[in-house]
Amino acid sequence: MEKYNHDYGAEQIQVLEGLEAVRKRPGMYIGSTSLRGLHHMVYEIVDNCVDEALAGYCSEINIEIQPGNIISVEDNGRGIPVDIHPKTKISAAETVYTKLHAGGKFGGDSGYKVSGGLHGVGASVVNALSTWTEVTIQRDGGIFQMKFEKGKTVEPLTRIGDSDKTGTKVRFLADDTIFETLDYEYETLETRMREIAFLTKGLKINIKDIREETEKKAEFCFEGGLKSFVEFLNKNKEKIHENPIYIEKDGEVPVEIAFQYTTSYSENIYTFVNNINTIEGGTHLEGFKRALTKTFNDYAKSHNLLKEKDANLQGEDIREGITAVVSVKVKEPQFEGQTKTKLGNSNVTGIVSGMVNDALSAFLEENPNIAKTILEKCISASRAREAARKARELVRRKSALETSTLPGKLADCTEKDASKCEVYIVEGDSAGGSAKQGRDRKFQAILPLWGKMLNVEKSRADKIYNNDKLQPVILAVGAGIGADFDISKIRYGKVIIMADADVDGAHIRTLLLTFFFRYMRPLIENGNVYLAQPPLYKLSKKGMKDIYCYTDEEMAKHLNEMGRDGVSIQRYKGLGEMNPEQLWDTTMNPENRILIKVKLEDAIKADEIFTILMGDDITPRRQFIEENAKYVKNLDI
Ligand code: 28F
Repeated sequence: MEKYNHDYGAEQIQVLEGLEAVRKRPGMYIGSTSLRGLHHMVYEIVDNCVDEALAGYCSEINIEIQPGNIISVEDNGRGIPVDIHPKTKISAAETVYTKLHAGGKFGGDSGYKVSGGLHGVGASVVNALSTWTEVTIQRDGGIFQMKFEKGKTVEPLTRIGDSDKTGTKVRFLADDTIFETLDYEYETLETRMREIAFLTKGLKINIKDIREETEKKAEFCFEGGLKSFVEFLNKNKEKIHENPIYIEKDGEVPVEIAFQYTTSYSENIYTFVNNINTIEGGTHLEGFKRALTKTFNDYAKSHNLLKEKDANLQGEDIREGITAVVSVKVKEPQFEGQTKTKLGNSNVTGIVSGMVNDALSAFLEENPNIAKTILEKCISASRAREAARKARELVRRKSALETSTLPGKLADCTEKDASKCEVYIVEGDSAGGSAKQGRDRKFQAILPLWGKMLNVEKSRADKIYNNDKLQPVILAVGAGIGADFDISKIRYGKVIIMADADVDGAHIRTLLLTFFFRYMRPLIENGNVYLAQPPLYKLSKKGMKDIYCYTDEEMAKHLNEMGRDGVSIQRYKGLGEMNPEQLWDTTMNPENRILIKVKLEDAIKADEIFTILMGDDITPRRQFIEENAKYVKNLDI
């Protein structure tokens, strides 16, 4: 029995067709139906609140993950208009929530449609992909409510009370027949809310997870905007000047930039367009880089800081040790690149470089001692690069002279097609030995490593080339490092890190990941880096095949099934305790091994982890490793 008779006008037909399309191919609209797509459901709704904040009407957003994985998002903006549209006979609010891309409330020239990573598919997609959605609007002295099920209106907009407040509140239950899981990850949502708060100066964002007894919550509000963001990113790094340099300019393309130099040797520049994390960079990043290089070189020359013998400072010298966040708002952004996270608008390059040139040269003139400190670092970086180039030439000449440029310790495989080959980087000679015996030498190479490797966070390229622990890795991968790295030259389709599940293993794993992150980043971005997952336990019972368990939960489950009596449990401390065939069976045989692909999902998180682990400050490192030795199960950086 229909709840109410609904004469299907042209509009409604179009709405139904739109929702049908969304539910048929959800991945096209929300990116994926995995946990990532589920989180995007929240980001789409929150982005509408952020738009309202950017328009100047919303100062606070409250997000709650409620029992049953119901999401509630509320803002204190103007409230979506509730007047009935003369033509469509339905309210603006219902239009926003039922028509695809109807959310373009700021299209054109009146403001900016901020949008999540999926470029603002709008609230109607969230509605279509939710079992139910409830929208409550306060404005014009009243409280109005409407309800939907899988995008279809089941209760049209109705006035349900009075109110002297304004704002919009949306509650929804994502559709578990569409999403693989409804189990939101609080930390992921919290991280994104923190990022949005940094990007939207002064906006208060509260997030709460009240699904369990002990609730989790956080409140973010940063009057300092990107300045606070850089301070957050640098919190475990040693700064070389007190405050981040801050540049902000409104106009055709509003730009907000903050950056601060540290004693680290790596470059960390994060860029955003309309709050979208443009991981692949683009014209805003090019403009920033160009202005940095020009302004610092001009200043160095005009203040005789550069000797004649010093060639021009290269961009990479000037960016060594920089932590920067560049955020631009573009009305009609053109996104390019593999994951549509590269800004293509060519006018942005000039806009950003022009305003950075002006603001930065003024800043350096007014702060000569800061200018001097930064330039001293750039000049020494330039000299170290020169030394690295010479060292590289030496290595190349040396390796050109030597017949085998491959490291002695490498037990290579016979297959020549790199895409079919894999190399296990194994910690310790004993595990290396079992791996060599247990492997399939057709497609599996073994590179045993020993002891703690160089801490790459604190070493410049010249030391990397000459380091006797990293050089074998560089030569085995065969694609160079840093600016020279050429992904097409890799000798293996999979580079698998196999280390123990203990604290030392976590440390060596992280050192290797730091090395790949800093000097072979495309290897991670291209999905070539994996972590081997050795078993934690072996359960044996007379008359039964040994059972290997990879998690505590798995072990408990098997124990229940087998019954506890007569079962002996072996806890694997290290790879060395397994003989070659066990190592093959449990960790190397492609048929049943578990490999974790390392994804560069969130460079910010990765950088923070590496900085804690590699930075000068020992305490957070020791605490992090102890806390996270088990975290390798879901290493998804
Ligand atoms: C929890 C989710 O969706 N907040 C929103 C507004 C405010 C306006 C608006 C939204 C105009 C006609 C398209 C109000 N008054 N939170 C939200 N707050 N949409 S969504 O307008 C929608 C457009 O239809 C709004 C004046 N102008 C705009």
